[in-house]
Amino acid sequence: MKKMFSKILVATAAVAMSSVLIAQTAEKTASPAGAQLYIVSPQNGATVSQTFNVVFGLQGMGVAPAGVQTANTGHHHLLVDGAELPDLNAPLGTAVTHFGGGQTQTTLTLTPGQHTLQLILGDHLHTPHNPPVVSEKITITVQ
Ligand SMILES: [Cu+2]
Repeated sequence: MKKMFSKILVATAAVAMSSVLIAQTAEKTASPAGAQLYIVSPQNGATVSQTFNVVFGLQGMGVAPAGVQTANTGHHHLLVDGAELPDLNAPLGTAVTHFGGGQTQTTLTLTPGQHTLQLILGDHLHTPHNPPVVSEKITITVQ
C-alpha cells in the first residue's frame, strides 16, 4: 500500500512538471531566425528638435495589432530612457509605450538633452517573443 502511494506521488509530480514546461513554452510566441527590429529615424547620435518623429523598422516579421494572433507578427513597444530592458518573459507594462494599433511610427516630445530610444516587439498578449526581438538602443540629443 505504501509503495503504491509513492508511485502515485511520482506520477503526479511528473505530470505537474511537464505541465509547467508546457506552460512556459506556450507563453512565448516564437520569432523567426533573422528577425530584425530597428529605429529607421532618428539615427543613432542625431540631434533633433523637441518634437520629432520616430519611425520603426522591422524585417523578417510583420506588424499586427495587439490581440491578433498571427504567426511571425507582433506590435511595437518604445522604451524611452530605459536604463535597462523590462522583463522580456512577461507581458510588457507601463515602462514602454504600446503601439497596439499596429502603428509603425510616432511623434515624441522630449526635454532638451540626451535621451535613449529602444524598440521591443511584443506578441498578441504584449509578451516579447522567443527569442526576443529588440532593437539596438540609440542615443539622441534633443535641442
Ligand atoms: Cu503591447
